[in-house]
Amino acid sequence: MSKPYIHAQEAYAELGLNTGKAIKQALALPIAFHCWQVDDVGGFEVKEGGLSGGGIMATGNYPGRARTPAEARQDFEQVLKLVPGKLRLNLHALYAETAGKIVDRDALEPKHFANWMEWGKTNGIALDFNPTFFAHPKANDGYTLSSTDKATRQFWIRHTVACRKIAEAMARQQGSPATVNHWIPDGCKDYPADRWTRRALLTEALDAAIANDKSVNKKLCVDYVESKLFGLGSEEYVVGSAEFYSSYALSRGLGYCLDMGHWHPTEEIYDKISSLLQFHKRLLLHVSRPIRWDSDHVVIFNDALRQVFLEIQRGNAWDRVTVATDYFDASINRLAAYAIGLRATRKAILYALLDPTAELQKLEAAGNRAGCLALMEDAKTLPFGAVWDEACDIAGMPHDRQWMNDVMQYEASVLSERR
Ligand code: RNT
Ligand code: ZN
Repeated sequence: MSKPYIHAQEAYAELGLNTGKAIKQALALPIAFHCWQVDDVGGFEVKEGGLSGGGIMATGNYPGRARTPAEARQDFEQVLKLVPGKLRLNLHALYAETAGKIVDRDALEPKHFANWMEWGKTNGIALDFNPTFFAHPKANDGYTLSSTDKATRQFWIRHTVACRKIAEAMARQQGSPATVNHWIPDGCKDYPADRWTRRALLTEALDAAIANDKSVNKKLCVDYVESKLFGLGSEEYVVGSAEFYSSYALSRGLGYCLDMGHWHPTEEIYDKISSLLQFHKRLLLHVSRPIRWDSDHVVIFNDALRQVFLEIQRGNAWDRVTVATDYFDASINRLAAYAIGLRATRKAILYALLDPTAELQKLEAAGNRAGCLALMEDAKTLPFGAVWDEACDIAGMPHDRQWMNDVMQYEASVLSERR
């Protein structure tokens, strides 16, 4: 234990907070890291890297993008050496490995993810999954499950079920449920004349693929649906809006996913959590960072992030949220992007667990608004850094200002060879 940590321990203890307990709890909360930062949402299915379509796009061409599943896994092993605490890996369907054969999305099977499952087992990392409703010829007109063409809808329903079966296989193998997040980019650029038909079709298709589907064990494959306000090329209308999916999830007993970037540009998600959790059982959080729009910048330790976890702490809702990262920046070293965003997320969790919640709520209950605001302010400059360093030590991970050396070494020895 370092001197600064001993000092910090005392400072927090004065507020009734146990730093050791907070560290333990923070390190135990799983963060599912997204596979798609490693190759700019390219996947290994049809084409390498580049444009991902479906209203999202990675910008930049920093060298070192993983070009193969093996390279991706090699990079993920580095991620595991940079981030303290429990991690899971969140895969997208377009990261299938089909041994050079063309396998369309509706024909994907668990065997196409066998290498990932093997990797997860070897590294002690549980897997989560996502169907991919973008970067595909049958998504080119902007509609998939809400397409007005029946055959197209049927195709995407088959894809959804196929993905849920893959998740079920992952869950069986890892001995614990896999989260499946359904993000459907469907929408259009300008005012549609009919906003109704697509929403009815999406409801019907989701019912067929998830709610009424009996072929997948829902204890093993835990489904969430992710809403969005707008995307590239779907600026005016997104079929799966917040109202749509919150209502859909509630009425069908599914989970609801909140992405930090899927709102009006100045809208944040922290105030939504206590409302949604009055009614929903659980929430999936897509930890991201929008700058002026849903830009998916690398997550940093900012107010938006801290507020999210403070809300969870203040409502003691830790066991009702699932945390997953979702961002992609192709303009900087991609491993650094992982380390920055994942360390920031873990930091924000620890920070929230060191919130003097009980004291704040006591002050508020006593009507002492000024005292409450004062303590909120003063808590910001408690010696948090020393506690974070201790958490890194306990987890056997590098401190801040050390990990970047590891990334630079890896860049020099591995990433720079990928030309
Ligand atoms: C897109 C959504 C979605 C994707 C991933 C790749 O706006 O946030 O979660 O980022 O599925
Ligand atoms: Zn998301």
